[in-house]
Amino acid sequence: MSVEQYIKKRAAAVNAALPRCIRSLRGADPRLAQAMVYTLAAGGKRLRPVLLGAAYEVFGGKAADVLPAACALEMVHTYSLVHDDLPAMDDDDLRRGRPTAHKVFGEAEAILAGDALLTDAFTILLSSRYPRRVTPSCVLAAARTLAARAGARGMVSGQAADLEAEGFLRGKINAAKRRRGLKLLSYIHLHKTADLITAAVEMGAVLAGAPERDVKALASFGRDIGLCFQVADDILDVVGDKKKLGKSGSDARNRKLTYASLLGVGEARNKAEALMRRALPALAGVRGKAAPKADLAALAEFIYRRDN
Ligand code: GRG
Repeated sequence: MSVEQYIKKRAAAVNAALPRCIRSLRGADPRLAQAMVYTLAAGGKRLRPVLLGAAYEVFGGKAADVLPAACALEMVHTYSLVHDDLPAMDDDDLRRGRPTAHKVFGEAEAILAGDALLTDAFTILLSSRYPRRVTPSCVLAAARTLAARAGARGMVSGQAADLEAEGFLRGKINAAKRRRGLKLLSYIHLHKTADLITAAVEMGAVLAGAPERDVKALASFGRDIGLCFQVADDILDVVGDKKKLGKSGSDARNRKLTYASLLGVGEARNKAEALMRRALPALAGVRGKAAPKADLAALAEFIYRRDN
C-alpha cells in the first residue's frame, strides 16, 4: 500500500467519526453545530490523527482504540485553521477547497465555532470510551499534552509571534537581518505548526503508556517533521497548485516572513529535506513495532514531498 493509500484509509475512519463527535454534543445550538461540522468536513488531509494512530500502534494497540483522541486533535487543528483564516488574522476566503467558515457563517459565528471546537475537543478526549488497555491516567496524560502543545506555551504563542513578525520584511534585507529573520522563523514554526504535530505522536505514545524515553524520542521526531511540514507549506504557498491546495495562498499578499521569502524556494527545499532527514534517527531509536515505525517514516517522507 502506498503512503497515500494508507493516509486515505486511516483518514476515512476519522472522517466518519468527526460528525458523530459533534452530534454527541447534545444541546448544542444547531447553527453552531452546523458551522462546526462544516469546518470539519472532508477536505483536510487528517495527517495529525493519522500520525497519532500510527504512534499508538508502535506500542502494540490498534489505531481504532484511540479514535476519539485522534478526533479531538483534529478538532483543535480545525479550530486553529478557522481562527487563522479570520479577517483579523490571515484573512483567507478559501480553505480545504471551500469558502472559509466566516465567509459562510459570518465572522462572529466562525469565532464561536472555533471556540467550541477547541473546548469540546477536550469533552471528546476526556469523556469517550476507550478499551481497557487505554487507562484513565493515559487519557489524562494525552489531555495534558494536547493542552500544553496547543495553548499559550505552544501553538497560540507561535501564532502570536507570527502576527508580531508582520512588517519584518519591510526595507532592505542584509545578512544580519536575514539571521534575525531565521531565528524568529524557527520560533514561529516550532510553535505555530510543529507543536501540534509533536502533540500527535506524543499523544499516541502516552495513550499507549509508552516509556518516557520513547515518548521523548517520538516528540523529537514530531518536532522535526512538524518543522519540515511548515517549510513545505511555505514553499507550496508560492509554487503550489491552488486548486490542489484548496486555499488561496496569502503569504505574499500578507508579506509573511517565511523560508521561501527569506531564502528563496530552492534553499527552502533544501531546508525541508534536511529537517525530514534529521527526524528519522530519533524514530529509529524508539523501541516498538517495526511496521508502524515504517509507517511513521513514510509519513515523514510524505510531509516533505506533498503537493497539498
Ligand atoms: C486563539 C484567536 C486565536 C487564534 C489561534 C493558533 C492559531 C489561531 C492558528 C494556528 C496557526 C496555524 C493555522 C498554523 C498553520 C499550520 C498549518 C500549515 C496548517 C495546515 O495544515 P494542513 O495542511 O491542513 O494539515 P488540512 O486542511 O489538510 O488539515
